[in-house]
Amino acid sequence: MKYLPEFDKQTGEALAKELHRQQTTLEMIPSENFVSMAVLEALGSVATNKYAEGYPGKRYYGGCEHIDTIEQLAIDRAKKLFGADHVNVQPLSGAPANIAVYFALLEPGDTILGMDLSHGGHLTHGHPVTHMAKIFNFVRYKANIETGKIDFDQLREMAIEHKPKLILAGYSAYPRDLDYKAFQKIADEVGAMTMADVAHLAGMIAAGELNNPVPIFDVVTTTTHKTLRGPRGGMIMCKKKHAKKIDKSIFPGLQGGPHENVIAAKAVAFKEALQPDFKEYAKQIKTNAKALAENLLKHDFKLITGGTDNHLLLIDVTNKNVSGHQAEQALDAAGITVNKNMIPDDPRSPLDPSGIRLGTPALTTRGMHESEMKTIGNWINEAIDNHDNSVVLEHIKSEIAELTKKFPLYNEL
Ligand code: DSN
Repeated sequence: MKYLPEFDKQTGEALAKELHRQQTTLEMIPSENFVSMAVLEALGSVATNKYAEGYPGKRYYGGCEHIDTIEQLAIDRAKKLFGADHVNVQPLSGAPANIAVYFALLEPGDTILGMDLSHGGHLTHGHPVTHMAKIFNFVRYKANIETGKIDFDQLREMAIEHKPKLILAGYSAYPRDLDYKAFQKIADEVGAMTMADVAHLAGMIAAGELNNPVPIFDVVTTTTHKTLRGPRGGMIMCKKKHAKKIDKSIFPGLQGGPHENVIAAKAVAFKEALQPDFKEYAKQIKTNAKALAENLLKHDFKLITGGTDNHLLLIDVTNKNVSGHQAEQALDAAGITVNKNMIPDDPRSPLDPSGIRLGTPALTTRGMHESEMKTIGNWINEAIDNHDNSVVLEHIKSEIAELTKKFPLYNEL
């Protein structure tokens, strides 16, 4: 940083500390990642100065010729990555992307069948605390409580009973791949449309490492900053027949001027995801998650669904005599960043649930492999066993700081 520390010492210092935190700890929140320097450059570019309401070739402002090029690049690359008929790269994030889809496809009062939050669903899939729950009628399916996996028999029964207009697949705490054809079959049976929210999985889908709903479903939403390793933002992909409605729902329906610096960064990230080494990256995320799961199972951790097919692990930590909150705090003190998380039908509260959720996308970006996962699994076990022993936690933190030196991050900054 050159200009910021001089002009604004406080913000500059906080940013420098955040950089140091990212460099010296283990980032294991499964929805986080580290973008490339090229993505950072695009994010901090002059595209932030430009208003460009509308879409490429059809704007409400002058001077949009270069912005059009940028946005079209992002659209074309996303189409290629996912095999999409139509793409809108303007959603500011995942929540507005989902809201725009509800308003594009449905009328107020219509029924949406989505997954319960404590079973791995997402707040924006109709949790009662959200505004959308006041407008649409959300009904919630659950995972099988024994296996933790989606119970398609129950889902079908609920679809027949509630006749939803939209069936929603896609989760933020579900460690398995999804059978999108099974969802579509049920939707066809009851005449519902289908929507997948692949925010967590997008990078792995783009790399061909997980099933792709885009050719099957009506609409697919995603964020671009998780496994896709782009800037913080959202995106909607859909069948051609929904294109106009989706675009109108984002603008002018929901949003104003698109954040074109973020769209430029999306274009860069999509180009990165089209390179052969991104496929290797996505494969390694999975290999690392499996290696970590294996190690934690050896330490008697209770993994929801017994393991993982993707980038994340959901762990019930109560057999270790800690709550999710206590585990998160102990791991934080040891230099391992995870988040507390509800487990299916959690008897505890969201602020102090029974579980933690962790994943491997960011560590894999740093270049870590299976052997590091084994060491990290041992540290997680040691930290949770010693959750009230600050000496042990500090010691793990110093060992982690040493390990992170072997996997440099943002040395250029
Ligand atoms: N907040 C994101 C996550 O951590 O999964 C989902 O929006």
